Amino acid sequence: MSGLLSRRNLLAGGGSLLLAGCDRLSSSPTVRETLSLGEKASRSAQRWLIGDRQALASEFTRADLSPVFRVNGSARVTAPDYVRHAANGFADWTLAVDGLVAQPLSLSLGALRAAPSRTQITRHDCVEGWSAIAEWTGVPLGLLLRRAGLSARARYIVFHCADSFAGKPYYESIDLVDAFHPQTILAYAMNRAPLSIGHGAPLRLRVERQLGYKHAKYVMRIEAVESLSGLHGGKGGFWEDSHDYQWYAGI
Ligand SMILES: Nc1nc2c(c(=O)[nH]1)N[C@H]1C(S)=C(S)[C@@H](COP(=O)(O)O)O[C@H]1N2
Ligand SMILES: [Mo]
Repeated sequence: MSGLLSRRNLLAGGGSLLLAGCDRLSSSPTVRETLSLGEKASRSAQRWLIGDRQALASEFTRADLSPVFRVNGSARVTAPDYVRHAANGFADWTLAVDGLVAQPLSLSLGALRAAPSRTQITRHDCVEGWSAIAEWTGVPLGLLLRRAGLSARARYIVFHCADSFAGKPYYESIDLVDAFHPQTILAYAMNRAPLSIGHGAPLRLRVERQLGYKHAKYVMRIEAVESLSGLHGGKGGFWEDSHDYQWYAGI
């Protein structure tokens, strides 16, 4: 997990930077005490930054499934390429995985379905104030990123979608902690049926520790980048750019 490792290194690196050149001072007992307090504080900062972000979102049972799970945002896509793929059941559609990777991938729906999968029953929370529980099946994003050989320079994963609002393409992005989180999957099935167009066919992101708008539907391309500033409005997502929504929408 290069994301976690680099975050850990960052914390450790920060600590040693602060302590650099303090060798003489650390022989005094008060300073030694302060330093060890500092180490404790840094350990709890690590627990907060890493431990909390790695925790699992609650999972539910089939008895909890919502009878109605509304379609929100785009309910259909008019881009000609997408319309053509939808018309033949996404049979020759492929997902692109590129950017800062050693081996760019182009994966058919068949290849995605044949990959190791994860199924989870989770609650989707929309910022507009509604929630719904569904069962999602898909490929762990971390697995695809490992397969593509994610570069050590990569810091964010960007999801390029097929739909747009007022000419602005929908896109989203997450950091590597969420990208490698075990519940972060690219779902091709909802409640054990192929994903419907309304819910994001053929593939949508589930990033269970964050709010609904981060769960990109109609994902066509996944790009690993070092910075978000060169993309669209520069804030890492459609709603972030257009309505100042938080980029990190943790729940
Ligand atoms: N491509 C794309 N992804 C999207 C949206 C969208 O309009 N387009 N809407 C977002 C919002 S605000 C929510 S709440 C969920 C809705 O997912 P659902 O339609 O499956 O309920 O998708 C998110 N992902
Ligand atoms: Mo939402």
